[in-house]
Amino acid sequence: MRVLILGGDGYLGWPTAMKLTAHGHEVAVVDNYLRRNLCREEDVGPLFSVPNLNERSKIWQDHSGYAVSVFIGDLTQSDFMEEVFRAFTPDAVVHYAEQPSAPYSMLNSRAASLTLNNNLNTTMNLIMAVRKYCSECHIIKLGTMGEYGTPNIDIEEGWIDVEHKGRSHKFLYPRQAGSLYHTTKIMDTDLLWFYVRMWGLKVTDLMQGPVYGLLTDENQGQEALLPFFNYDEIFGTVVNRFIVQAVAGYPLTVFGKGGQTRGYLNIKDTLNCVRLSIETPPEKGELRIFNQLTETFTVNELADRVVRVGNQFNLDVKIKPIDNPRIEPEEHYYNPAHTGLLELGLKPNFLTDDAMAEMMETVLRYRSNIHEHKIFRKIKWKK
Ligand code: USQ
Repeated sequence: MRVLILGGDGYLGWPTAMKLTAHGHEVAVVDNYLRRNLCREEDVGPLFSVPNLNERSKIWQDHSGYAVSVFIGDLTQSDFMEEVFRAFTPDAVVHYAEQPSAPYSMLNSRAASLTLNNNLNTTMNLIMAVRKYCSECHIIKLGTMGEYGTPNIDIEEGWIDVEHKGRSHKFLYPRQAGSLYHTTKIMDTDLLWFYVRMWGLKVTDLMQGPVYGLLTDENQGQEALLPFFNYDEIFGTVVNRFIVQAVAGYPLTVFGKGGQTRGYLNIKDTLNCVRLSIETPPEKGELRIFNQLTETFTVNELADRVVRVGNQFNLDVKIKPIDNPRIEPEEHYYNPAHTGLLELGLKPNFLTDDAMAEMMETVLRYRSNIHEHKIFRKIKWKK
């Protein structure tokens, strides 16, 4: 299939491009380096620098023989989105092109407005371009488990049957996000669901939990092909952060009581979930929703595990709970359904001690690149 990846430079975008070409798909990536630029502005660069997209594409082609086409530009501009669609008419589009950080979206009014404008305008321009150039094209939107929040009932896979006064109807499962970033993802869902009903679009929404990891089948640890890996408070996700903290001798930053539970997955599984979704598309006029996670943990469970694995490397890992800078429940019920992707054929890579040790080993190679001042900046949700 011809697959267009919007946001091809990010933590997941580039690894997805390699995975799909390795599975025989023809791939083009688009990016305006928003994440790189925001990292520079906020002084929170990644653990190691990665080549730009044109360079990575060349390195991957030399290494594997597979080509990835590259478009550089801003997808919030509808004429650029259309230019890309005219040059590469896709069978499927993977939409990662969003400002992906909850803390960044809560930083200040400029960051809030950038998040809102970037995420919603890109989604809207995508919908319009699909309608104009390839109405049969399958949109795979990266949603987030954070759209559901942490309700005190089981989380279903996207939809819920509601019975009311003797009648029943199937609705989108209630959404109540915990950050502005997560709220923009809910708005994306609403836009897509609206146009599925209006114009019969074909959409898969992947409700993803926090992702961890560096190594994939395609990069095999080769530095130039590794993902853009953040460990800072803005763009780093919790498992990646804790592993870097353990290596740096920085006490693990458990926020509040540490009972916050989320559904996690290995970066290798993200790539396979996206691939499986592309290869088995939904019907036209369908919004198909999968909860993209393989197992759940509390923050405390993650921290304990990092301590245990750190001991194997003779690292003296300490845990230091700190006042939670976010506004979020710290002890709550959490039971999300997640069978859809398993039924499509996903074979999970669980967070075993060995998997964590493999990550730690890789991060140890970059120990001297870790800057402690990037780890915790106290970005507060409160006013
Ligand atoms: N946490 C800590 N200490 C830290 C960092 C995080 O205790 O140093 C806690 C947070 O308070 C939160 C949990 O760990 O309860 C997860 O935080 P995170 O930073 O790993 O994830 P989050 O901000 O929710 O966002 C990440 C991605 C986002 C994706 C989301 C999936 O950045 O793009 O949508 O994970 S989910 O969390 O399910 O909404």
